[in-house]
Amino acid sequence: MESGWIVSDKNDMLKGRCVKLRSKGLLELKQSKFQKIEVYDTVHFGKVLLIDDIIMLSEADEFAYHEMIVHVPLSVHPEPERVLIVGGGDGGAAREVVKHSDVKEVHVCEIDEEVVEVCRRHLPALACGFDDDRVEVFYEDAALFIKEKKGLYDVIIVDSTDPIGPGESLFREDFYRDMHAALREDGVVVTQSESMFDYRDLISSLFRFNKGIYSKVYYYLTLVPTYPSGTIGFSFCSKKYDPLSDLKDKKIPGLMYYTSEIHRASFVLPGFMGSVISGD
Ligand code: SPD
Repeated sequence: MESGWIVSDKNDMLKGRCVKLRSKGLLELKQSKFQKIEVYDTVHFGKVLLIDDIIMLSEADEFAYHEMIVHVPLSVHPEPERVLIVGGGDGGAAREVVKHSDVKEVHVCEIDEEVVEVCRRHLPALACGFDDDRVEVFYEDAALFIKEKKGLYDVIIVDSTDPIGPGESLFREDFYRDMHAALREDGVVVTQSESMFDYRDLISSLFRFNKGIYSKVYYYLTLVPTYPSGTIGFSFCSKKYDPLSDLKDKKIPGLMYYTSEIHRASFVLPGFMGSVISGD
């Protein structure tokens, strides 16, 4: 870290760009069995979590990510009783899932127990997601965990790190096939699918194989100012439901970003994405 600044520039995909935030100090630095975990306090963005030098979230804008990774699929599935969150060790996705009264059971499969422990201490406004009685956390490798589950989940949400390090296996075709098998017959999967500006080859490859696995495959966007390029996208893969024509007007309390208008708008992509997601 430069004195007084957090500099996130270790990701090769950024091609010399970086995100630089004015820091008030380091609160935690830990090397777990899997990855480097850091928490800083910042002048303008609240506390910030980095994993392997890449910004995972800031308190100031995490709502735009977590609301969109969760409320899009849960507003499309008519009765999402059983939900699996892959990754999600900060608790932000779980916090949003438990806002849905039709959800009865939430499994969180996080490989790194130390991420949860650090977030419980430093990011209680996210980690409170783990306190709901419907939530159970499994500290396992999701690529193995998912193989044991057949026809179990209504919705799977993959809130992963980047496709380097422990998160790499979550971007592979066999993982998407295993998730398909772990879903009920009308299940929906949403996965963190990176920035359309930085990861076009990755998104293309996800679409190429997912069109052979799921009957509906879409990419949608949210805005996160502290991520490089300021935007990040998600893959929406479904066995049955369409993200637009099957959208329900569920009343979800206490949201700051998600609305049904944002839901619809988030599937409208810039022209260059046509060839990226065409699957050709
Ligand atoms: N390139 C940054 C991707 C970060 C995605 N995961 C964020 C974790 C928030 N729960």
